[in-house]
Amino acid sequence: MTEKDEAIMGRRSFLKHAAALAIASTSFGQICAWGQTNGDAPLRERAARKGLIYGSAVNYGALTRDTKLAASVVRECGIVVPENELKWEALRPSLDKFDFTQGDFILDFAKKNNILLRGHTLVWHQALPKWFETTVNSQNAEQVLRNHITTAAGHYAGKMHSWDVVNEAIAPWDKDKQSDGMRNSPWYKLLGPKYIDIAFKAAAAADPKAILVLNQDHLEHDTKIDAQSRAATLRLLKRLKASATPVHALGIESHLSMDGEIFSPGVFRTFLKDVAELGLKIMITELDVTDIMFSQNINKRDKLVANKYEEFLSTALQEKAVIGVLTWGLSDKYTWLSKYMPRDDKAAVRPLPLDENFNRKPAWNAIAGAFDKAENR
Ligand code: 9MR
Repeated sequence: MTEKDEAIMGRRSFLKHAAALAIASTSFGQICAWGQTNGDAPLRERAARKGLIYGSAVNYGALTRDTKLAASVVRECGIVVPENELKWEALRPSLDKFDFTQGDFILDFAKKNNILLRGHTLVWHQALPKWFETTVNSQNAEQVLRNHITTAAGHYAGKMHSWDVVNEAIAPWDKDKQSDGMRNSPWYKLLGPKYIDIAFKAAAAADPKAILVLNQDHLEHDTKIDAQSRAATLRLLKRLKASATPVHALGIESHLSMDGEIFSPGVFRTFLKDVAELGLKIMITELDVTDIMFSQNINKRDKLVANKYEEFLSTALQEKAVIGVLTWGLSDKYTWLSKYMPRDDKAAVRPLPLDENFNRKPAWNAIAGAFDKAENR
């Protein structure tokens, strides 16, 4: 990152947090002056107090029909990200059309409630529309990609806190993986590794204010796969920085599991330091903890899930380059895991901070505690 980049990032982040911090520091200043604890202050306030942002993924369907969910999001979240609404599949009914209806609804909801918005995602190998395969070829791919990013990022220019520009580009576990652990995604097949540079440059031109993020999974655990993924991600980030590609932050998805996937604080801490030393910010973008491997007892499950949140976040937040944490959903009532990773015993999964009735769970306490203990940014 150049000095200019740093100055821009610093000022941008200051302006974005200033209002929230002003509100938070007034109320918390009073509470602390009276020698009381943070009590039941929502996560967004606890995070803002430390110069951090907390929020969650939201989805249009749930947000529009469930007023309790909407109220919980307003209470707890300082930032939201549309779970699916800005993916190609949702945004692109055809090659020549864009449909921003659902994304705009979420933007409007966020604006009305003083919540920041992040975008997910401009380039991904999944959630491509049906017409993609038959319409996009090596002749038109670059133009189609540029047009998508220019139009989508341009539509939300100045309104996005950050954009996941490229999602899950690294896949060293894939049997089809390319050199340097790159995923052989449709974009890679069509354009080679330069699709990543094209995407970041187009995003920077379309929305010079958004923090541009490379979002990646399998970076958290102390496993062989995650170690390869961390190494490949660092190599890619170094390459992008060396060619002055405008990447500002790494998004670490953080879908956590305890199914033989060991978390070693030291290993993860070193990785965060390596990323920070490249002059990049870090966001925890899709945090949740699957409980499929635990017995049905809800109290025990909730405690183990909370322990994982605590262990992970207390490590992550030691790194000052970490500027925000988003969970992939807020309430267990709406989580991708109930469909994608259900329990064998058919009991409902409980991976998020609020239960299915929007009550705070031990996981909520763990996140709150991690923010309370974090140092100021
Ligand atoms: O939670 C999302 C689920 O509803 C979608 O069906 C799926 C495919 O679009 O994507 C899920 O979200 C993924 C995110 O976009 C990228 N990282 C992994 C997330 C969980 O699969």
